[in-house]
Amino acid sequence: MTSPLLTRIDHVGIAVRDLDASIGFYESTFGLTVAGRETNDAQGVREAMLYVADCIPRGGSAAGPPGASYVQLLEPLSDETPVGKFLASRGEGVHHIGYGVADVTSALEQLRADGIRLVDEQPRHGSLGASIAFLHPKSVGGVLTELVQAAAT
Ligand code: V0V
Ligand code: CO
Repeated sequence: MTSPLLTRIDHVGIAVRDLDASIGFYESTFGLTVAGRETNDAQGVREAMLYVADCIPRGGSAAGPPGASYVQLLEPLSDETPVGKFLASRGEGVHHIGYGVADVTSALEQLRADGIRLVDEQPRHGSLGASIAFLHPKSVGGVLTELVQAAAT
């Protein structure tokens, strides 16, 4: 069997109108902690990554190894950005899923060869120093899908 392209669920991206208020909600209601905040002009967002926990494998080692994951809160920089347009048409809610990949450049090559519609032909700068690339939701069953190659540690 070939090794899987997606190695973990890295984050769930959530579109919000008010980043500070949403951070406060996730901190006080769910006890999460902000791992990083950034204004990403190229993506048109102010965003925060909140650390959930190391995943505790469910049902023993067959359920997979431990791994970190995040909630990413996304406030648009303007109405014309991807998150701004999403808020206008759909309101607040889940915007995208970010999956870990070992090598985002080779993952893009493989997916392009498979006929998947890419939003990004080349990796771009993402949260916490990651290299990221988006796949178009029309190619992934209506789910905006992000590939995340974590920064080298
Ligand atoms: C739009 N559509 C979506 C969607 N956004 N479907 C599922 N999930 C979403 N988030 C659908 C929409 O309902 C339409 O379907 C169609 O796509 C075209 O929508 P649109 O409003 O005209 O939008 P477009 O075509 O201008 O842009 C859509 C794409 C755009 C996906 C190309 O949102 C994009 O480039 N996204 C990637 C960048 C991004 O989202 N950055 C913010 C997160 P119908 O009505 O035609 O059926 S930044 C981030 O996550 C970072 C930094 C990180 O993690 O590190
Ligand atoms: Co993201």
